[in-house]
Amino acid sequence: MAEATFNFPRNFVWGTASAAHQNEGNNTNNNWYAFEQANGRIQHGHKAGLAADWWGGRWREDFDRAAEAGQTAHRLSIEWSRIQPTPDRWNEDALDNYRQMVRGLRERGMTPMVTLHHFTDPLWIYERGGWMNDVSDQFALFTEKVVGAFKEYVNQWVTINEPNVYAAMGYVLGDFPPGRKNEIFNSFKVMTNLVRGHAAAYHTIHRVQQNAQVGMAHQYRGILPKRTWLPLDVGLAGMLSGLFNDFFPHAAATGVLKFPGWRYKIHHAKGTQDFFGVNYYTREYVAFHPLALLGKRSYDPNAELSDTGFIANEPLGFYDALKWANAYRLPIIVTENGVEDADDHMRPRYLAQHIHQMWRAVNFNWPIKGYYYWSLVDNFEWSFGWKYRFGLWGLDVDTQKRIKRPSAGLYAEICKENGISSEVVQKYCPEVFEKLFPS
Ligand code: IFM
Repeated sequence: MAEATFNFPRNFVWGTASAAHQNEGNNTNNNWYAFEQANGRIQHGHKAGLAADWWGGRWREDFDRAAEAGQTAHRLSIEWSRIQPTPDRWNEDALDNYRQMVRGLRERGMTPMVTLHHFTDPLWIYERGGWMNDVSDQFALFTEKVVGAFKEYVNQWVTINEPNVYAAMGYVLGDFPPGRKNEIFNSFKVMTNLVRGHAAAYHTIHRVQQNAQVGMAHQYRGILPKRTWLPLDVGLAGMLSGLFNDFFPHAAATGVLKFPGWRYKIHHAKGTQDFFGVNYYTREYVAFHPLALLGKRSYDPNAELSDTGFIANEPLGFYDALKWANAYRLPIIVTENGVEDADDHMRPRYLAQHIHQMWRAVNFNWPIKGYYYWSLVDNFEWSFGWKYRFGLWGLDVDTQKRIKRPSAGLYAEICKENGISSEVVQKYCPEVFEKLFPS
């Protein structure tokens, strides 16, 4: 048996990611809470509820687990509606609770990365139309408050998580609040305002904290033509990928918003990323269809699917994502990567294969600085509710009991070794050994 290790550079960061509404519990003052109360919005009528009870203090035990498992960083988000429950009130107790969390990470030897907007909006923003309006001034005020409060502990900031997903899900697919479908022009309006919000937050952060590192977390989804010989498929895949994948990074790099057929410039958005955050999960194929606006989308019929069919295990798509990110010439951080897999059947090999692809990318000298697995402990998965289990640790939502999945052990070995060894692959996912270490 070959004995080898895919080593990562010294100081490579290994962490996990989470988000306020998905982990904290008892967030009752935002758009998602309102959405969850409406019939039929969330599968099986699930609600975020108490989630992993981080607001009640259980972050302590989960951060202990992460630190013991060799993780050196954690990405979490701050819930705007807690800090600013109404336009005219700051909640200092909530700020203090978060201060304890970010300090708690430092005390455990982990670097906090903080996301300022992760899909949720305070009700007072939502009820006035949310990001259909230019709320960048309000977002900048919230940003200023948070950065001022935590700058002693935090200097890595994600302004907005997956703005492409936020706009597409809320206004085209209807799975996120406000649950609108096929409102393409409204989604463009929201995208424009999200760029304004990001730019305002970027400049605010640098004003308050000179040494800050600021980025966005861009979800990259491989969108490939189903029939490569058919120009309609090729054109549609290119158009969708341009809008979904390139729109925000391009806007942050150049200040130019590229809509199909027209351009719009927001000057102060140019050059507003210090690092490039990539969230990668899977890739898909698209076929033109006269009755489907977004074409017919499918996974490669030969690809292995996760237990709910949500994610196809496509590690080469991760390599493509990193190559794509590298074109922006910024330090790259994998701000999310993971799979939902309650029984941990596929996760070990998904993890090993994806980290192997990241190692290939690192060996081209692409400046990849860190990797955050999504997620540390099972999270409320938006409109899919609690059926989709992404955690290294499982969560029994009724008892709050944590259940360690084998992948937690695998990831711990990777973090501690700063690499992935043939021995570890043999132990956790021998079925892909030959692929990763061909004899
Ligand atoms: O749970 C989400 C997260 O909120 C954003 N990125 C994708 C994850 C898995 O779907």
